[in-house]
Amino acid sequence: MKLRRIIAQKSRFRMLLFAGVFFTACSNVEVPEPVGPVPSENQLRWQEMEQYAFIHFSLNTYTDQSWGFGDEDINLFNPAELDARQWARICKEAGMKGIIITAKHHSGFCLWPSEYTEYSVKNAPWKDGKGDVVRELADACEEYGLKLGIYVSPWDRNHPDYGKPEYITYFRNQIKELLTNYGPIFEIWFDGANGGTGYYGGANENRKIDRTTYYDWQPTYKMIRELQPDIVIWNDGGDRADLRWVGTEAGYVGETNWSLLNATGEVPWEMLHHGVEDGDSWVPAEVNTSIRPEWFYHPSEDAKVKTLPHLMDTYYNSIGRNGTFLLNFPIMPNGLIHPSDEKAALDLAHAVDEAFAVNLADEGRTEATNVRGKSGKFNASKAIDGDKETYWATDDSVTVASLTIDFGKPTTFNRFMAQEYIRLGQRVKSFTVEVLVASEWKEVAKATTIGYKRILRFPTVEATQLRLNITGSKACPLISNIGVYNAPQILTSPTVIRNQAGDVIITPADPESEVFYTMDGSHPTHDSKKYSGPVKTDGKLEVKAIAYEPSSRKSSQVSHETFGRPRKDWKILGVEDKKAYEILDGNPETAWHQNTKDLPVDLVIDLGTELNIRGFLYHPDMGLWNPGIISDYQFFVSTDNKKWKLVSEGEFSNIKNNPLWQTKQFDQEKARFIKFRALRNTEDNNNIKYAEVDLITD
Ligand code: FUL
Repeated sequence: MKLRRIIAQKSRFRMLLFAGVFFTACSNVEVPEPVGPVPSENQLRWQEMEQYAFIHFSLNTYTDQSWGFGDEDINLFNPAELDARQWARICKEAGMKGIIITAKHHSGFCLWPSEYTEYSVKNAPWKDGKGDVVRELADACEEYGLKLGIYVSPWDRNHPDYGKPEYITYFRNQIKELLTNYGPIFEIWFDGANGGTGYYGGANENRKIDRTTYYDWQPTYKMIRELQPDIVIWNDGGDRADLRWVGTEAGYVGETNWSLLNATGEVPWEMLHHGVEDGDSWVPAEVNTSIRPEWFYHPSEDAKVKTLPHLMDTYYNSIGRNGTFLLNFPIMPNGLIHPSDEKAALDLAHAVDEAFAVNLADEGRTEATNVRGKSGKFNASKAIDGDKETYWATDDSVTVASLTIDFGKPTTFNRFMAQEYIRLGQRVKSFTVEVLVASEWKEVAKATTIGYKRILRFPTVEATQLRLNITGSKACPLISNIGVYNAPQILTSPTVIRNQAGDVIITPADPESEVFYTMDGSHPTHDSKKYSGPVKTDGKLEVKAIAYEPSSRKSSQVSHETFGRPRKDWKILGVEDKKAYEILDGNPETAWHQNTKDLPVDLVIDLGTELNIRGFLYHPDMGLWNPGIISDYQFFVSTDNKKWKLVSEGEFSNIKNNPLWQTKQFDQEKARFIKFRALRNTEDNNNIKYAEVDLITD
């Protein structure tokens, strides 16, 4: 008994000794040295927020403008139902971590009662001048556990001193108010649009400033950091700050995205979009975009809220490319976010949650071609332990290495996510992802930088193993986190079009979805005809289609389209431009701009054969800029292209606000030629565009 206890004690001692030696060996392996610039604590905290909201709200909300001139009437500001809690609730439910509000946009109108100007809510009818939108949002953010950010425009088209040194004092005083009275501010945003025409206290003139010197940013930055030590500063127009613009407001950063820039010098588009591989400062990318085409609310955009596939792309092209995602909500004149915008944001959050619900890497066994000092502290399992402070690292001399995850069984997936341990700098320059299918390695993705987070999409595969190959790195790679996911397809109803030749083309939102359709009016199911490419058709037609995902057996809602006769034999007369035929291609997203100096202008079409016509259809361009929408028209028919008969004239009511198909019917006429005459457009200029033109025939 005694002897056994002694032996047991001895072996326990030996184990402790072994563990001690092992532990010392591990802890002796040195932590890698940082490479290049590294993020500050504030930048790290900001990057981990990943997604947050912009709120655009000002006097221009009431004037349908993008930029206020600075003389807009304060009395317009009277939002009847303003509710910052609604904004905060939506942002919270949409998985966002903060809200940045346009406290002052270029018009100079202040959403808080600034003591330095009369051009603020304090002189507006809203709440009898006692209101403070920034205060209400600060309170709502606190209630919903969101952080608050401030957009305050350097350019001020209202202030009489803009352009003079006195304005800088005014601007700093305003920043001070905003950073003193509203609790912690996570980000301050200094828009790059600077100088130009404006009201300027009644001067109504053009004022130019030198954006490299006028704002004298350094003392302002110093004051900001003293007032808000945890803040990050966004500035695309002046001295380098903490965060950078990505060179576009369309919602994507470069596939190669370094979180570095140089501290001085100009920053051309290339640098904004991709960062600078050997830059000397950590200046990560923020992708800002609006949930609609424009930043402020315009009723004409109620039908232009971005679709789920579009927003999902933005997610992958921002957060999935080492950036953050700043998504804008334009506030309506009543003071609320539009229900369609709310739905779009919540649908996005739901789709993101679904896509990344289960990390299949968690169940896997990991192995790496090299582990730093062969130490357990840096082995491959550290990339899947869910701890952002641990990471897989190689020896200093090793910059090409692979990490394999063995799932132990055939596993289905289509997304790969990797994160670098950026506290020690951004390192990876290139990598590939391979999967093991039937004992063979097959490359499914190839990319460049990783940074804080990189997500790659590829067609769904079933494989037993996955291998991350780092093919280039500035120094030993440090991978803190890997994710492998099987994102469900996005099952929105497919688009159905018929081109000029009569081919029906059905496109699902997710290229991997199967599509089933009918052409006999019946309801499509996954037992209907499977779509495998354009379908030749003739005559009038009704098409119904669904997108379908076999693994979940889920179907989208039904798309239902009806078509008149195909426009096969149509010829656009008197026009050389081949692009003109885009008005007959069935796709309302492509449009043709008709070259004309003056209005009216005619579109004349030879139908190739005589038809009985009972009406016509016009689809305006849905594009963002200069859509050239016809508002007043005349429509003529002819059998010989000489004698014309006017069969319809008038206006397309509400076409600006709702730029969709317009239908005009008339008594049946025989015609071989049609003439669609544009008399006026919605902008009152001579810009004329058509997305589609079609006829109602018997
Ligand atoms: C731009 C501004 O001019 C827009 O109005 C908007 O505020 C956007 C976020 O930044 O540069």
